[in-house]
Amino acid sequence: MPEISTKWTSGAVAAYRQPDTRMLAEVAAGLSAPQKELPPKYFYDHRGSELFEEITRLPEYYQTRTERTLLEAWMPALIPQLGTRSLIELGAGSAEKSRVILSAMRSNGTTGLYVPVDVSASFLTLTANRLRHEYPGLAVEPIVADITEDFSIPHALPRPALFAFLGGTIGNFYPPAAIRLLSRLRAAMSASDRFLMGVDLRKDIGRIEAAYNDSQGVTAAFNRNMLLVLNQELGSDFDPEGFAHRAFYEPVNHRIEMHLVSTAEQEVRVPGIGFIHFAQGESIRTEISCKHDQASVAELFGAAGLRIESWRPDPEMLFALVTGVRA
Ligand code: SAH
Ligand code: AVI
Repeated sequence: MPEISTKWTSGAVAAYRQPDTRMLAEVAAGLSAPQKELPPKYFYDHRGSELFEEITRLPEYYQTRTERTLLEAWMPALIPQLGTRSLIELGAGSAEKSRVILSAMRSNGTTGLYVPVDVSASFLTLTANRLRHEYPGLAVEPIVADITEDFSIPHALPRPALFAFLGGTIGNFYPPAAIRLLSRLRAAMSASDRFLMGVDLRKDIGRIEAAYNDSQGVTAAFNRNMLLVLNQELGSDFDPEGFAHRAFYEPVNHRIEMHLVSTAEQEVRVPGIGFIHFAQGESIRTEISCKHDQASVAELFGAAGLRIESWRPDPEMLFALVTGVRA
């Protein structure tokens, strides 16, 4: 397997979230753009990961339970068919659904290796410890990393390996960044490996918008958490209450956009950057969540040197699991 770079840190020890020059540069660039924008990875400190877990249990958020049902229906057959011996998962989070894959590996007699990769360091440690307890004999090697950067994966990966990217998180990347990420994955895959991805599908706009505007306000809290992360890491003085949650479907690019809208004219101090001016109603775009169909996934895969092997939507066409191989 090609080693791509050693920027990733092995073991859940180092966090990207030191007040580092990269974060400062990203925030400075994002907040000086005509449409202010921040990368969605900054939602995910420990609290952000917990809020995401709450989102997955909301009645409006159909994605997680639909993907789980698809995994439960397919993994017990797919894993023995592939003979999967290691699972490398990007953006693993709590790995709740990953357990469906790990259990299928166990039933198939391959205790193997699990490499969860995530930027949310302390949450990842918690996930890894829980899995070691639940799956005795499974080697769990967490990697704290920003998957938008180059990365390397342990060399002694038992093959065949399954690379997984669940939850529809691919949708949180602009297409060029998604293609870069998939291309790096493809370079790490051998011919016998597979890529398993979850994608949220294009559908009735009302249904999608409801999933990002839940009645309990959890998504709003998740959105505002990004400002708390910035305050914590950079010492800025954002008042989260001075920003309203807004999420809407943008049909041209088939994506949800999440924004934080300044409720009044205000200035926010960000040490190392200066004062950022917000007009009343001006927003920061905090996330896109692109919705797909089979053709749009085939396009992303094709551009990354992958091809679709199987495409499995649920009967309501809400969400799909797709497997890919090297083209
Ligand atoms: N896979 C889980 C969690 C999805 S939430 C599920 O399907 O439920 C998205 C996850 O990706 C979070 O755990 C978040 O911390 C992680 N993440 C987001 N951006 C990331 C980045 N740039 N690098 C690494 N992990 C990232
Ligand atoms: C992680 N990701 C796939 C979620 C999504 O639906 O785009 C993040 C999220 N944002 C708001 N709610 C959930």
